[in-house]
Amino acid sequence: MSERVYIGLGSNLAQPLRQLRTALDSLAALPRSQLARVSSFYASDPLGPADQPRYVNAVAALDTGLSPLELLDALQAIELDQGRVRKDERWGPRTLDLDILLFGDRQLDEPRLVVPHYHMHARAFVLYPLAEIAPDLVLPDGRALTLLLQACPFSGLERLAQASQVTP
Ligand code: ROI
Repeated sequence: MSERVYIGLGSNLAQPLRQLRTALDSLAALPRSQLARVSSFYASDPLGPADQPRYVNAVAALDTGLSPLELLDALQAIELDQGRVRKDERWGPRTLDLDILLFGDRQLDEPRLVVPHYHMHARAFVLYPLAEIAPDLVLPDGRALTLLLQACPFSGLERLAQASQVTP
């Protein structure tokens, strides 16, 4: 069985656009998975500590037969592969962040994985890219994405012209 998963991508170090493109290639190569859609890239000021570079974010839709923890392991391996160093500093800069935002209609609360992602409901850099690839989405708790968007201004987000996918 395959489930539709939404993954948030973010980077603010070591050429963020390149980091995101490389990560998308790795997502497309995951076993038992198909990369279904990718949003545009969006730039924004850092949420949290301001003394770090601007972020580039995107959201991808993946259809996968992997379990949530199998996918989490795979995403963390991609993060490490791309030079992610986990520091003690909370909300510090990073080469690559891959977050499972939604996993089908599941609601998971496990030590390693909480789905829907804790902070997705109020972050413009998650909600707007998500809406681009899934405008009619309804969250597992019944809330429509359009409702969340109404409470989350686009301000500060900059949609980049760079193509997020290389078309053959
Ligand atoms: N800020 C922005 N704009 N984008 C992110 O992806 C992002 N990720 C984070 C913190 C440090 C909270 N701030 C961010 O983890």
